[in-house]
Amino acid sequence: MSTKRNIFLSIAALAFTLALTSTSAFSNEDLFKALDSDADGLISKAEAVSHDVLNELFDSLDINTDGFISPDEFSVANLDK
Ligand SMILES: [Ca+2]
Ligand SMILES: [Ca+2]
Repeated sequence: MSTKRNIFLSIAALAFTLALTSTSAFSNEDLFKALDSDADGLISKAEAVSHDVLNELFDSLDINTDGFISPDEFSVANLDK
């Protein structure tokens, strides 16, 4: 885990938080469920396509690079630090 990656992740988290704020009809958890259309508990790249910001940030949020966003990885995106 490089410092450069951490900085990038912070910027990504900030952008994502702003995006969530602008679509505040969803809580973080509701948004995750809404995006997880096959309800397997993970957001795949195909599922992320429906959300512009998530789609953009997918690779930076997929910390373990398994090709899916887990709830933990998703929640990191909403931390404002
Ligand atoms: Ca899914
Ligand atoms: Ca992952």
